[in-house]
Amino acid sequence: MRLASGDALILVDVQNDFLPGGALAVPDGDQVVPVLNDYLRLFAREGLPIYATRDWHTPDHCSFREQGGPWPVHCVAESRGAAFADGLQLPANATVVSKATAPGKDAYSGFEGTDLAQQLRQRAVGRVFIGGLATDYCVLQTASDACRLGFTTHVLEDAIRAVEVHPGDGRHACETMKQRGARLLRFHDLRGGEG
Ligand code: VGL
Ligand code: ZN
Repeated sequence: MRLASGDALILVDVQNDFLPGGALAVPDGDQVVPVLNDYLRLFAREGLPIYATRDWHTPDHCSFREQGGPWPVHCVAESRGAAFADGLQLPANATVVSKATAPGKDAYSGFEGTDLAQQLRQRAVGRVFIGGLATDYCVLQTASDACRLGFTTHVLEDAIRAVEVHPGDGRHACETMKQRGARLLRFHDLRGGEG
């Protein structure tokens, strides 16, 4: 497949707390970083827009166990755990989208409670390419919303990893995304506009 104007890359929650050693570590979550760097280089070379969502919680967020939620404390805004992974080569002109910022409401999708859809439409984006963490939560919901909102949606299957609270959740999430209209794609399936 050849990239063209109207395409955009969306990285989902590639943050320290979701990498090994982090507060909500995704198994092998660090392995998405070098692959995403390949995608970042390709999209940057083609002059295509790049977005990076981040989970950006208050210290008393409702998704934390202390508040009755399912998760350990993670991605508290401005903390080291909420920072993008050290090795991630995010270009300076990438657009950062913070989500799940309100204490009383969780948001797995990068579209939920943000202006991501408006920003994409403003830049005439019709196709989105989505990778990051975690397959079975924020990637699943971001890709599902992208389909629902009318974007042609590709999920970067070599640049996602699952939490797998239940074994098989990652595979199941991929099936669900396909059912909802997303296509799965790998780096070697992509070409720049010239090559
Ligand atoms: C996520 C669980 C809690 C994710 C965020 O980014 O997939 N998962 N918060
Ligand atoms: Zn979260």
